[in-house]
Amino acid sequence: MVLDPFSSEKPTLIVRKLQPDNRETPLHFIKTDIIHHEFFYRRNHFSYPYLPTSNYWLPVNGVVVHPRLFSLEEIFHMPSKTVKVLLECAGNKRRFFKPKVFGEQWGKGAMSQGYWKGVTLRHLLELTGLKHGAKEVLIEGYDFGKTPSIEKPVSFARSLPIEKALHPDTLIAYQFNDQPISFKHGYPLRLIVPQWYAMASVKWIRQITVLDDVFKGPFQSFDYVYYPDKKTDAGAFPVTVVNVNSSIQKPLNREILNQGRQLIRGIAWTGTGQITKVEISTDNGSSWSQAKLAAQNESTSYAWRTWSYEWTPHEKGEYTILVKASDSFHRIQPKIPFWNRKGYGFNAYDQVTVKIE
Ligand SMILES: Nc1nc2c(c(=O)[nH]1)N[C@H]1C(S)=C(S)[C@@H](COP(=O)(O)O)O[C@H]1N2
Ligand SMILES: [Mo]
Repeated sequence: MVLDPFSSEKPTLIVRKLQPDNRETPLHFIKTDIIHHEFFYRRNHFSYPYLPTSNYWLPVNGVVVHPRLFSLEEIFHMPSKTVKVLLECAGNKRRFFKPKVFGEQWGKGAMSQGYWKGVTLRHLLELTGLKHGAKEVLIEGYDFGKTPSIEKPVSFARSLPIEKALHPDTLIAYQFNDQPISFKHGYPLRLIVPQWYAMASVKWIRQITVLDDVFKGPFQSFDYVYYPDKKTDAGAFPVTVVNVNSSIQKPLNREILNQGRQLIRGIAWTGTGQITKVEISTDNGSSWSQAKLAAQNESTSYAWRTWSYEWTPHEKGEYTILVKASDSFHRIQPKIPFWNRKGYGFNAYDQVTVKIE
């Protein structure tokens, strides 16, 4: 079920910035695991672009055998694939870093998911053919503007290593939840890169270029890099795969509850592999119990897993509830997050504090 945007109990996006438009999903009020586009978080580096929507062509060029211009019509008639994919901003939960870091102070809602339908990037590259030495695939968006690191305006553009570009689920998507992708989320064509943080999923694709070199644009050599050191670039490495993570949706932080049975529920997700375990502590980490994971319906899914846990507090007072997830690669959420200067990839235990009266 998709949450009805016209119901009277309509939540709204949480505004972080008006220009450019940056808003988060009210994740704590989301009860479904498919997000309607109206409640899909928005992360923009620049103003929304102007697009030649009535005369749109997708150029695929560079180190290819046959450079091509694809029409939308042509793309719609190619073999398609529909995949449930979660997009999480690398800055999701940034506000929980201590010491605090600069940048959009995202809470837990810089993430959303649904069904993306499109043609695989692999299919387009098979049609153009790759020349010897093809190393990366650059995807450019129509939006552009100034960034602190470069003087001239630049487009939002990022490259993928060739293996990731050829991954069978890396899509040039044209539908979201059975509708054309909404303008704010990348109409008419958007790249969808499962498993990676969402900066890789370029919206409003203007051009695809196969490169025989390493692309060094600002959105991968300046931003979206982990800088573990406060002052220098020592030990820097790129932001790619999503970390194992989880969030509590209910109860709310600082909620006042009555005594009696309580349902704690939320979501857990990871970049590669599957969520295997979600553990809850209601005594601030002294003891842990396993939450119940919801069944998984799809065979290929890059989406979150919902979980729940029944809790019956026996005494009044304040409780801190913690959650940590583990995945099939034996990655476990850490107690202390990996601090980095730009505040990416926060995945320490999630927590809420409640009072039982
Ligand atoms: N063209 C373009 N693509 C983009 C961005 C952008 O600013 N411009 N932002 C990226 C980032 S950082 C994120 S988190 C996601 C956000 O997608 P959404 O706005 O559909 O939620 O898009 C990615 N793709
Ligand atoms: Mo992002």
